[in-house]
Amino acid sequence: MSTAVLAEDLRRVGLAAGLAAVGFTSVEPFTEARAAIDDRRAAGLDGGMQFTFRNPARSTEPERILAGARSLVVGAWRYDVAAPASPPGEPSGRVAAYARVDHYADLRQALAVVADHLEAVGHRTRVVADDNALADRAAALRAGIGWQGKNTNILLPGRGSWFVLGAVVTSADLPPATQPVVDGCGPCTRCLTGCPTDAIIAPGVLDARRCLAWLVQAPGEIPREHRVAMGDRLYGCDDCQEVCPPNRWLGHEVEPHMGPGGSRAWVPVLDLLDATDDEVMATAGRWYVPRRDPRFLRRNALVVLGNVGDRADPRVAAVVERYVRSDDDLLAAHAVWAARRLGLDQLVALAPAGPAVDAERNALAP
Ligand code: B12
Ligand code: SF4
Ligand code: SF4
Repeated sequence: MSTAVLAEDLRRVGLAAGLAAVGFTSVEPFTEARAAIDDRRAAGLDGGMQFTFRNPARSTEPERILAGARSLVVGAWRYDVAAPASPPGEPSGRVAAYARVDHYADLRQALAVVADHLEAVGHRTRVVADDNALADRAAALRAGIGWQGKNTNILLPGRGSWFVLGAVVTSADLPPATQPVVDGCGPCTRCLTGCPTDAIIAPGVLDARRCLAWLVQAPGEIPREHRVAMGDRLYGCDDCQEVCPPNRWLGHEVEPHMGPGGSRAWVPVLDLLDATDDEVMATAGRWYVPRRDPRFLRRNALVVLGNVGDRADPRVAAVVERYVRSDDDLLAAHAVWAARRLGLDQLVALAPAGPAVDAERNALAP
């Protein structure tokens, strides 16, 4: 079978399995991505992230994934962004669209169908999606799936950026994309100005130390200077995609295979702060939570409560007081912040002394 015929078969099979786009590229190292990761790490813009920053060579040399690999079949999976308004009368944390359903499981399943097709004709394969083994955007860019926007997301022509990305690494020889997708950003700068923390410090360059999508996943404190801007975000941040004109033109249409993602768009934070460890982690599902420790989600919930809670609601005051009295210094400090933000200053003195609490008490009111 010619490589062109095999590629067409794979594209057909991938699209039939639900992929929104399928592209091909070689396993040549992603030298630009490697240099960008190294530069960002050297400049401190990685903010301590691991992922592809942990071992950049490993993430940018796809041959390491599968001995004898020749090609990557890159796929994009569209996810639903439609969501109901936040529930009235209930302080709720917002969940970014990509994290409401395990879209990576759907993506991997579709890529596995492509892999099965390759295996059936004698090739070896490995599926990788959101895996530290591959810089997915670099692969999608070179496979001609889309262009890289100034917000660093891959946008598909005419279809925007609400996609997750993955690949099948294979021993098969497949015809690589030769034409990059034309940059569709033009003079637009909406994502740079629309980011609540100015985390996109130059077109295509993100400072993770300021990016809310990272800060809600990072261990340690949420930096004080970004807590108000965090607003109601419990997990993830979609602002630089929501303001993006190609996404706005599309509206929020739902494709049939996308599933009821909207149902997990909001998490009631008082319930989360009352929940047991197991219940908190059940809410998190497959979200990235440092060391799978529920306190980091509680920390996020306290910031959300400080931003959107109603001080006159006795349940709000009771939950904040319970956390102010916590012997977990990190949580008590975030509760002290929430108490002051809500105007419940009488609670501040109840916090047990500790490095984070003391710093919080000495800081200016939010
Ligand atoms: C680390 C990581 C993050 C970090 C850092 C993101 C970043 N921009 O670097 C954090 C936690 C902040 C994050 C956030 C999000 N992420 Co993320 N993340 C990753 C991960 C694990 C690695 C990405 C990486 O290697 N970054 C390193 C930097 C150096 O890469 P880069 O920014 O693409 O670098 C290129 C550009 O800077 C470009 N460049 C250089 N100069 C210029 C100049 C111009 C003008 C332009 C346009 C480009 C450009 O060259 C570089 C090399 O190619 C991947 C999964 C994976 N295994 O690849 C998912 C991934 C990138 N994330 C994804 C998603 C969905 C998100 C969020 C939307 C989730 C959310 N709603 O909260 C946000 C988006 C925030 C944003 N604007 O990027 C998707 C992206 C899908 C898409 N359509 O692009 C991925 C691919 C996961 C997946 N498999 O689907 N993420
Ligand atoms: S994800 Fe949010 S905080 Fe991060 S760059 Fe985009 S808009 Fe800014
Ligand atoms: S908001 Fe504008 S500049 Fe940013 S990614 Fe979208 S089109 Fe490009």
